Amino acid sequence: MATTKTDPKLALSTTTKKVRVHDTLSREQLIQAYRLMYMSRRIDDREILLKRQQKIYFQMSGAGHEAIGVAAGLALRSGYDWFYPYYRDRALCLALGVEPYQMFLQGVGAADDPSSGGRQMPSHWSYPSLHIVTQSSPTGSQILQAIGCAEGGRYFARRPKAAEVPQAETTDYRHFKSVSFQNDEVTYVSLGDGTSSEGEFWEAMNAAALGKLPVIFCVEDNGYAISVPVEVQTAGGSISRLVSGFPHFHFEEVDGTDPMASYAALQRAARYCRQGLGPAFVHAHVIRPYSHSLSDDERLYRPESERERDAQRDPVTRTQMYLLREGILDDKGINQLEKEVEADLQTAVDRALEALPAPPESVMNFMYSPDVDVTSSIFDTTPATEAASDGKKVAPKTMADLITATLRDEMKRDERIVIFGEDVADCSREEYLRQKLVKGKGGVFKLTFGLQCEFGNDRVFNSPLAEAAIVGRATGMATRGLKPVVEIQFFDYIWPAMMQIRDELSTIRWRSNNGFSSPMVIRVAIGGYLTGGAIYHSQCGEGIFTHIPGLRVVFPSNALDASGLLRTAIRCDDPVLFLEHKRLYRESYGRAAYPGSEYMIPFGKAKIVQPGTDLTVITYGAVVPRALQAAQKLEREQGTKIELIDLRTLNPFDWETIAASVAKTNRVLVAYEDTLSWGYGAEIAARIADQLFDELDAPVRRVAAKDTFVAYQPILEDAILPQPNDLYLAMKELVAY
Ligand SMILES: Cc1ncc(C[n+]2csc(CCOP(=O)(O)OP(=O)(O)O)c2C)c(N)n1
Ligand SMILES: [Mg+2]
Repeated sequence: MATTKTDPKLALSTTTKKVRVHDTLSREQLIQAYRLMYMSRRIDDREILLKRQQKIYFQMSGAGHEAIGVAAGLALRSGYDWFYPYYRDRALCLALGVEPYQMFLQGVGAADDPSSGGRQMPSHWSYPSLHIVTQSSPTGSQILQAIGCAEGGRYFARRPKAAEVPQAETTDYRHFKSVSFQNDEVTYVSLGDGTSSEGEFWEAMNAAALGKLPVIFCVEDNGYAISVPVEVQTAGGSISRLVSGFPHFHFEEVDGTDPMASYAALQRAARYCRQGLGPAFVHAHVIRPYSHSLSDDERLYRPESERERDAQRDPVTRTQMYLLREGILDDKGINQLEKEVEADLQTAVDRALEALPAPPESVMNFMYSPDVDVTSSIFDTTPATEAASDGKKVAPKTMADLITATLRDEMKRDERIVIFGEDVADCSREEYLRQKLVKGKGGVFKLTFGLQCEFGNDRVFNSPLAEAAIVGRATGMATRGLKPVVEIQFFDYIWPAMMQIRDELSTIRWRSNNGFSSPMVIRVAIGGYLTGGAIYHSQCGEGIFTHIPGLRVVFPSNALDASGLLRTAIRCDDPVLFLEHKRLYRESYGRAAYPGSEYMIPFGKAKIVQPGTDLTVITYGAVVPRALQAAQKLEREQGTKIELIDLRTLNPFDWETIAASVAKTNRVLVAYEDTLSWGYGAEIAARIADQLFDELDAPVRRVAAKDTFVAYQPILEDAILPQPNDLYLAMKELVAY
């Protein structure tokens, strides 16, 4: 651990004389730094005016944070290193090459705004060519992605062949993802002092230290998170003190209103990271001279005296005074520079105010990949028949077996696939495997068994027990072009990752107007009927995820479908939630021979499990075999022919097959394992009622779990989850209606 400290209370000139960092920024760089800082402040001022004139709709200022931002922009390399900034980083973005005009385009929400085309608030930076990765509004969710970004860069540096695009193969996501990496690249991530209270910050610090990753964390500490002062936010009032125990870090604490001290600190941090020694933590003390945002009035919680104290440390005026005092610029020079900036900004504002918004018809663009259509025939292939060496038919395999086999074949085919999650590795202490002391675990359900041994521990590895980190890191990796296939051990524990799934992963392509994307697969063990699973190992809840635009949701009911759909999920260009029913993993229902390494099923194509004329039953997952049992009983008893539809994928879903079937049978039952109310089946039922009303001879019925949690005692579990008899009774009633 290395630590450098400059007392933030020292005056600018004293600080620079003491550590002689003046030498590190040339005269030209100092003038450039001042120009950018002044420009940043004046853009804020112009935006505030435009907001008051109702010409823009939101304003977030970077005032007080200019020096550390410019210093980072000068110390790091635009389009070479990677940046996960936050909303106060206007000066950083200017230093990296974002033009003021582009910033004003954000404000007016113009179609030509390169960061989001009018979809995101201003100060939500996204500039692919500069490696400024799309930013969201939740505080701190960018940090884990920065970790994944650094991991992605390191992976490609160690396995450069993985970055190549395959020539003569079937089209997959790799054809649309340009990969660039540098051996000594650094990932920069910034955050506020308040944000350091988020759990994801600590997960990211842990992951960075564990991996000795080249990530610079920059905490821009302005002493407040809206109205909450730092001593109420951070135990002891100093984030530097709290993080000082993390191993492998280089630490800096610096006056972030001093561009020279900040530059020197960031140079040291960057050098440490580039040398591969580990991550760096830069704690920059800054000020917030304007209120939190235009919706906040800081006079309600900060007295004048405190605000005046801050004003004396204003980075823009202090740097100007420094330039004058050191004779780097005289009054005339300063005036000239400021006049040039003002003129440039006037032109930029005038141009931006004429810019047009995107047409309303474009709102659905880039929800999903415009390049790879998951519903298309390229994903429609026939299964190969597997024969044993003696020519006999091989015994059918379980869903668990085929998922493992599919993962193995895809990993062979695509070196960009990495698998991680809790317990997914065979054995983290590899020497035990080498010495053949242990066999290896490979997941609590053993679906990844053998993959670490076969592909190496840089491709299959255990993660800390931190679900947000699993999804957040994977999202960062996928942004760089890797294909993470991560595992969430139980659906019941997916919730810590919800922010990453709902506010990050699913939104990245849309919010960046296709500037960035993060196609990856999250495999999740889901569902009940376990006799003893209880509330925290048996829940469903897929409807919560199908409610999220931008996320594909898959829920296979048998081994063959699981193999074909998983392969499509891996090769496609969208994020996929792949739900694997635990009860089906080793069920005798739906076993199959391995369909070969090219077998795929397009998304949005249901399977008609059995055709019928009297009633349509729409279902998926573990309810499929139960519905089949009920339908067969009814047929035996009264000759009723039930058409049973297995949706297989829930987003997209196969409306055509549903509509054709209802037109034929005129009666529908929607059945699902999740709780009845507000669930996935409610949407299907509502659509049928709305769009197929004229076809119906009976009400649209639903059979689902009771609106409670799954209980432990099997008698209670049976009463809660939909059983074959519940399905049978509902079918019988509807047919007779
Ligand atoms: C997860 C989340 N919670 C709450 C908010 C609302 N919010 C926006 S900024 C902010 C304060 C952030 O303070 P800090 O991290 O110190 O950054 P600063 O604005 O002071 O630079 C809050 C609470 C949010 N955007 N995201
Ligand atoms: Mg703050």
